Amino acid sequence: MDEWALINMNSASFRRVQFENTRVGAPPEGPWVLQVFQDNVQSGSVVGTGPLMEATDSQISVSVIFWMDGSVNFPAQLKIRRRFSFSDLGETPVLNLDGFGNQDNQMWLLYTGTASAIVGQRFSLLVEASLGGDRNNSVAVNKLVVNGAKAIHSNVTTMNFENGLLGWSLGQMQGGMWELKNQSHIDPALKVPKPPSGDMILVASRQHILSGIMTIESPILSAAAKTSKKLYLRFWVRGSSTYPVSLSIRKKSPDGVYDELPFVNLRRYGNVDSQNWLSLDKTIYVPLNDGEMFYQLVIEVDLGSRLENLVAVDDLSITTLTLS
Ligand SMILES: [Ca+2]
Repeated sequence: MDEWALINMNSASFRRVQFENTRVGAPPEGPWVLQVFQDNVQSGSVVGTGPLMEATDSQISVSVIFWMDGSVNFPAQLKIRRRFSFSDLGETPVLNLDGFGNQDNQMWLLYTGTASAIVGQRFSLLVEASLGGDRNNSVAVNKLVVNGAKAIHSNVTTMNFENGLLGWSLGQMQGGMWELKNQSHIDPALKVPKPPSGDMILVASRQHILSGIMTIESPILSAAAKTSKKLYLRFWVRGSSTYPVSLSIRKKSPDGVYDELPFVNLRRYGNVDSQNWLSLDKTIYVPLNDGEMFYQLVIEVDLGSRLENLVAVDDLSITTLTLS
């Protein structure tokens, strides 16, 4: 389970650790587990996301070796779900192990769940867990085996907003904010060109002429040693030479540290009324530091003091390149 992306959310996270606990024996499949740890008392559900998979059969099965420890009053939870797209989670988990969360289990358990699938359908598995409000509770996963699907190693992550904004979060909203819009529903008088693919675009919407910086932050993206990340961006701007707009992208670390300067600065495009969608005209790499495992992209805009100014983003994609 080395390829799982572990995200800190709701004041807790899964961590990949060597198991240490005297209340149960050693994990049957070696010492390494994904285990839930909470940062403070008021923690909630956390998730770990597996690599992209493709169904090879009309049924998939997921077997998991796990240990849970909880109580009737503060039950621990553990579920395995499929995520079909950026925002589309399988409503019914493939495996719901919550029933084991209200008891003092003395051993590691193996459980298998099945779900119907469409051959060729792509999904990621999501492990969702909660310590149930009691920091003495435990949830640990020692092994997970999937049948009826194979892992796909895609080196391109595309965020085209066609399935919504799940995982994105709004940052600064100085007199406006980024909004998700269907291009065909935008007032034709604004003359926003149709995006080259799909309908959904991110638009920086101002509330008044004195609006300032508006930012929106991407989901947490994963990095890996000996790789680099190439960024592609499709955008549209309307500015003027007297009142230019600025559009830029900054990197942020998941623990909240923003890079001092944006690594993409599209200010030079900001003084024209562009008739078409534009792309980055040179190769841009995300400036990842050694050992950095996760990052977020922050899209920032300043529409300047002219009401007609407008900025939109159609899609972003990140290609992973392996360094030799
Ligand atoms: Ca789009």
